[in-house]
Amino acid sequence: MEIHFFYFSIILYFDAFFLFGLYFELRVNGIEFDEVLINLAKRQHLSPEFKEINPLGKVPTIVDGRFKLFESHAILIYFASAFPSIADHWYPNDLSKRAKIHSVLDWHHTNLRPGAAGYVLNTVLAPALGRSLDSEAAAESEKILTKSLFSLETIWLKGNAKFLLGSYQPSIADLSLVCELMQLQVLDEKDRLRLFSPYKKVDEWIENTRKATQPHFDVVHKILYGAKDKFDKQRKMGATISKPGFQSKM
Ligand SMILES: N[C@@H](CCC(=O)N[C@@H](CS)C(=O)NCC(=O)O)C(=O)O
Repeated sequence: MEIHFFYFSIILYFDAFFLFGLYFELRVNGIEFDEVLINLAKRQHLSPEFKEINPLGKVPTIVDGRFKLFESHAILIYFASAFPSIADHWYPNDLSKRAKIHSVLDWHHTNLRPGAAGYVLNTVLAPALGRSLDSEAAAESEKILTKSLFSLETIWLKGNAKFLLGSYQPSIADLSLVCELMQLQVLDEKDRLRLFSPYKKVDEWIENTRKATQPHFDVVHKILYGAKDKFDKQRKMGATISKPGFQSKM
């Protein structure tokens, strides 16, 4: 009998800003992989070479030597199923626990993701990706985001457990959802506090996931923390320039 999963040579195509949890899954579990950075700002995801790998032109995407796979949740599940060394709590064998994880992952992609990604795109990131900021789209995304944070706090984080679905250990769902919310770090701090301050459990859960995955959490978010500093500086400069009497030194 041929056992395939001993022959993996994983290549992960990703943009360092959008981590999608699966980068963590590999690092936290000590699985070796090659990284290929696809810079969305430079439109590398639209190159013919990348489209050979993912015709949708999206990251993340993997090639594991035998086949190509896109869609972050499908990849998270694939790794957790393929590597026996990945501890059970990340993607439990128990069928009902697994089904609950699928449930929260599906909810994420139709609620939290459009809310969080739409808001950050339309309030901060768009110019870096060659698009314009859009306040109407931002307002729509904010509604979805606020509703999603409320559902997170009251449904998915219901009870006193540290992680989603009443769990005392993290799963791939915690990785995926926390990574989604981490991109909101690049918002103006006042804006971020306004959105998050009603949701104490959400804040605690992000911190629980951070602690459970250190030192990897801070290492893999280095680029994001750098982007946060850059956007904070730009905002400070913008505020100073718009003050009457300010003379640019440039
Ligand atoms: N549902 C997909 C979403 C993938 C996705 O939209 N990735 C974005 C980065 S956040 C992307 O590649 N955007 C490039 C584009 O849409 O042009 C997943 O979870 O993998």
